[in-house]
Amino acid sequence: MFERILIANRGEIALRIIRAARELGCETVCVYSEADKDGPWLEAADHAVCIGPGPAKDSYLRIDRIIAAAEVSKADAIHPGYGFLAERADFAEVCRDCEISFIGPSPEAMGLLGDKISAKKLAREVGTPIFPGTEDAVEDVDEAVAVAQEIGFPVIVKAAAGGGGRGMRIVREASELRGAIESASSEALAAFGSGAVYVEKFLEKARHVEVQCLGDSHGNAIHLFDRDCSSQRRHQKLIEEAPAPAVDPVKRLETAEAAARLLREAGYCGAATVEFLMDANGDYSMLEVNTRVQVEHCVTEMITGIDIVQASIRVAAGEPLGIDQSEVKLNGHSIECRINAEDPDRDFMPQAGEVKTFVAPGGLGVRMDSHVRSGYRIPPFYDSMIGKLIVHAPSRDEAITRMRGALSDLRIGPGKSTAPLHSKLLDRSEFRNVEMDIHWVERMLKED
Ligand code: MV4
Repeated sequence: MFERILIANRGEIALRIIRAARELGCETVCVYSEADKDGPWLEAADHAVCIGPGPAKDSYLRIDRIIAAAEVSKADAIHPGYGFLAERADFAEVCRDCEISFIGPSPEAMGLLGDKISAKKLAREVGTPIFPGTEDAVEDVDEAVAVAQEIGFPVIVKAAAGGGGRGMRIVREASELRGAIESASSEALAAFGSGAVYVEKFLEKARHVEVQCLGDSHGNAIHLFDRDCSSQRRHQKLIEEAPAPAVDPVKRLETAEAAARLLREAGYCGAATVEFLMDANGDYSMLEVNTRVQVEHCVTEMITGIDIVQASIRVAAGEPLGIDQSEVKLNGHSIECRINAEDPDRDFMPQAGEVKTFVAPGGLGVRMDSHVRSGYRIPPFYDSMIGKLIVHAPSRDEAITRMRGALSDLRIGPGKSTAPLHSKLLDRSEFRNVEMDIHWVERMLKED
């Protein structure tokens, strides 16, 4: 096992990693920016090293400074968390060159699965369901038009290196395809340094269902079943739940096994998520692979009892997973609300500044993963998530009831939070009756 893990992140996920490391007997080092010098998570770490000013590009994104901090603090491993450098294959490679273990996949596996064209190619080979479309990056626009004619419009043009909805164009008729490919490609080149784009069938109404997986360095890969993350706004998830509700049990198992197979074939070590869209018939098509621990990993932990962050550390240290697929059992239902310091009544304006009052809910089946306490000042530089409220109950209905109670026990002020919006969403018939799709929250917000 590692002796000392450096955490190249901040906030709730830094705290989450500290807790997992502590249980494994590992010391922790947190790097922090000047804006985070009073971050409550730093108190939980064994050591803390300042790496620069508030803006992430001068601190949490500075590979050189993070490596220097790992070297002076004699850390033998780095956990990247999510966001920042978590999906940068060049960072994983620098770690390897410096003989520091990167807690995550090899740069090769990250590159293979992080590129959506090569990930889709591998998926096609191993039988993971995908949308029909171009098999390679578009080089000849006439060829792409022919493929689009064959699969039928609407189609979507996507950047191989894109993510979070950037570099995408929906195309509804053949005459628009050429222009869409050109603009998506030049946008992708400017944003990601690669202009590679592909074309696939566009699905209008869908649910976002993703499969949590774990792999080790001994050729094992398992899945921990699925989550539904359809309740989102502008690609920011608001509510996630596990298992994905109202899913055909046979298709669930087939899809989850296909996701695990994909990672096994990629030689993947660590935690990963394979994202799918599910259509009205309950059929799945893969979107992309996230090569990191995700924000919403907790709902899967609640229903499987498996500590995903701890597992990610153990496999990075070379241990075998030690969990057989047949040992992964679903227990009950879990829901997570991402609580953001944003005002839903003012176009989700970020609420930086002091949190004077913070009271976390508690009770049976209630978990609050947050780095915030009364008196904490939210810096203006980073995302506005101040915590994740997670509940676990025997059934989905009971989990909804438990979450409603927990949300009403939560106190945050004087700044606004998204908690009242979460209560509203949980009360809607679309959510109660599992009639959500990836656009339902935005439709609802437009209504009132
Ligand atoms: C799609 C799609 C419909 N059809 N691909 C958005 C971000 C990126 N992860 C992929 N995205 C989508 N890809 C096909 N073939 C619709 C979306 C999409 C979406 C997906 C998941 C969650 C929210 C979304 C919101 C808008 C569009």
